[in-house]
Amino acid sequence: MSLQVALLLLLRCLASAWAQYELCKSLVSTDEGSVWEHYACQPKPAAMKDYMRIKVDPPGITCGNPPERFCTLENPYLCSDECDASNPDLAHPPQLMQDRERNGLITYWQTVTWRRHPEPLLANITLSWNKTLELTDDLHITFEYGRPTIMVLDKSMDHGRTWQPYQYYADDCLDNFNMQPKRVRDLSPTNITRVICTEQYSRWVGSKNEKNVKFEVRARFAVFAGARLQQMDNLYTRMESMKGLRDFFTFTNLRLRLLRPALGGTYVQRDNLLKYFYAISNIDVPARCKCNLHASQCLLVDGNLQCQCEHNTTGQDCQRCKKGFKAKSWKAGSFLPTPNGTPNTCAIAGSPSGSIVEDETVSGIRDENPHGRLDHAEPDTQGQRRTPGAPREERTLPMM
Ligand SMILES: [Ca+2]
Repeated sequence: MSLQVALLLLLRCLASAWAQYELCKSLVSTDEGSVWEHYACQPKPAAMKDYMRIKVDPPGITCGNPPERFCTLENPYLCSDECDASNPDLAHPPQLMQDRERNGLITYWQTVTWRRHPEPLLANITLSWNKTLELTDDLHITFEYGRPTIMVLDKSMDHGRTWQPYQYYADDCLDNFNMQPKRVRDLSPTNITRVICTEQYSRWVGSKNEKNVKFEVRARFAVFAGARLQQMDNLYTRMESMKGLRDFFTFTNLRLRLLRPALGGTYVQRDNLLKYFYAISNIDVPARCKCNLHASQCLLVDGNLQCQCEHNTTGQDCQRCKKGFKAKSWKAGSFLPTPNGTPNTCAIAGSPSGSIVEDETVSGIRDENPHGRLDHAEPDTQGQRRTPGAPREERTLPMM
């Protein structure tokens, strides 16, 4: 095999590992003419920080009203910095956690200092999308001036009505949460969805050395898909068979509960409380819209993310059949069989078999009636049932 061919094969392998389930349908030529084949599909991952709404609690937690001075842990006696909400150059409002920083200028949200010590300095950051999403890579939170020594990441799957802990972070897990410290790499395929407490991101290493706190998604995927995520088929197969695996990565809201700021040492210096506070410059949420494998696009419609549903489904998450297509009860698409999955298309009312095209095309078994797939070729609203000679569906750019 020539090097060129080997390289091409490698590229194709990589491309197929990453570009799976991107297409909801394509026009294929068969003996009976051109027909649409439908597949399980999902939108591409996107930078969801661009779409999140941020709310910080309690009221008055953001610094600068009234203006106040603060010090730093590295140099606690140089307290020349000031936070002033009324001066744009000195203000640190919440939106600076999601802005696009330019020219290397770091912008950040900052809280009041711990001047009320020993009362705990508590701050909640609630991130909402008004849309069900699925994490596709690590969540990153960047702290300026040191990472919290105690923090909890919560998630909600029902738009903030109920919450559950997602991960605990502490410099001492046993002491603060009565949990044994763990790392994601300590987890096995059977307990990968366990909620852990980690000390990895809370210990003092200098505020400039390590600013990131992560919620690891990639390492969890890697347990099934291999270190370089090359066997994504294995992950998708597990998503179908392992109870709770998909839900583990699913959320509508996230919440950071900051419970104790960086101390820069082992104890709190009561004579200089102006050096204790939280400051976050960025929150990265790489995720995709959850569309139940019925859409390859997710767009902002009237300010909300909305799946562009295929397979005769509708709803924000394509969670029900379209009117007139309820002959078969709604079902999410399936990743199986790989590589194209099963679309579980909603069937048109009055369809004799209650099933159409997709079931046969995906499994590779032809309909016994050669015209069967066209018998129910009632055009749906997008006329996507049969368009002989039409070009292969063009994919538009994902939202990014
Ligand atoms: Ca920023």
